[in-house]
Amino acid sequence: MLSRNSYSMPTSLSFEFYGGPSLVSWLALVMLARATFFLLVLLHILVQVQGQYELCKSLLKTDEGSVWEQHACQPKNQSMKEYMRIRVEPPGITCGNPPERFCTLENPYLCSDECDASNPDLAHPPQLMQDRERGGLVTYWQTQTWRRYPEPLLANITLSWNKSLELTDDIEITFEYGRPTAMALEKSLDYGHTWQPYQFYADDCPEVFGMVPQRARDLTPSNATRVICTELYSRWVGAKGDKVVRFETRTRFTTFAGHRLRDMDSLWARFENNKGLRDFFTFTDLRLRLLKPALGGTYVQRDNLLKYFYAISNIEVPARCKCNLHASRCVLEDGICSVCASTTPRARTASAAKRASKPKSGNQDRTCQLLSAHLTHVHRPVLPLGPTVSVMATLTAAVISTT
Ligand SMILES: [Ca+2]
Repeated sequence: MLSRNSYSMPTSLSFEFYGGPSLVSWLALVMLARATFFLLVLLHILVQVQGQYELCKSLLKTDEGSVWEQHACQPKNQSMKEYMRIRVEPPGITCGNPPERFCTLENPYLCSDECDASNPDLAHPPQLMQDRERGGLVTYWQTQTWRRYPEPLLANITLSWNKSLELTDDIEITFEYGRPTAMALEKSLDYGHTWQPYQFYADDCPEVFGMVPQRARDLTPSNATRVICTELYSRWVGAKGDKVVRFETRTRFTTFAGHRLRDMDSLWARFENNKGLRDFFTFTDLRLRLLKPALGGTYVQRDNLLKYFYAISNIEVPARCKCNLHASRCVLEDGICSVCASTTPRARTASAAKRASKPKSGNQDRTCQLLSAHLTHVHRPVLPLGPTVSVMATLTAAVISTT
């Protein structure tokens, strides 16, 4: 009895509620309700997937008083050199084992300098490319000399972070005793499994690399991610005092943001819509391929090969952790993005806050995906945000409005 009453109740109620239409109409309504339910579930999933990022809050001190600002969580820009692992190849390329003398290009017959790996005062190990120099003392890594000429003097320097990073400014490599005649900069997006060229450097690009020489400042928005060969840093004549070789991140940014990066919105707009552009400035590893040392002239002086070698005193890599807007801090030692510190008060100037509110977009990163368990729902931030945030907010708003 109870079972029959329970079973018959829905039919009776439905007929009364809808004014007694046919059974076919009732079934159609049920199917419509089910379809609507599944559509809502689908849209909810879309919001979950596309529209989330972490909000961080900072206390901003202005002339009018203190206010809280909300912004997408992004690690700060910083020098990555002290966190990079350096590997030089081939083994034994570093000077000093056995001890050896070397000369300089400026005074090729004054060969009183010595490299000795067993003497800390005369050793030039790889870590001197990333140390903090104090008291004006320049420290540098140095290779063996080119005593096996005409066999090429080749050296690879691999820089690894075990983390996806985004360039925020120029890479700068400082060479003591002359910049290389030929060199290639490469990068990896997959922890060193595969490599791709980033920039070529030579005193004669057509001869060394078969490429037409270009300068980064000649690039345009349509070809800002082109891999170029530049002769700007490799020619000896007129550049004796210059030590730095650059990868010109800022110059490439200016193709979108204009002089002095005044129009950053234009840059972010490009980042939003162009994964290739975002990936261009992303890397996990960098590799320098040193192919020919500085000559100090136009030809190799065979009777004095002790003046040819590579020496690097510093490598600057300004970048930020790629945390996909999920974290404001990154533990660079192990490459883990830490969960957003949502209420960390920080006193900053208005201009600093404005700069900080221009985060770069992020692709998927396996580390951050693992740590995205405590995501908050989307809110339109108080201060203007970077590209990915605004895109996600727009997407979310569009999805919600359709429901
Ligand atoms: Ca140094």
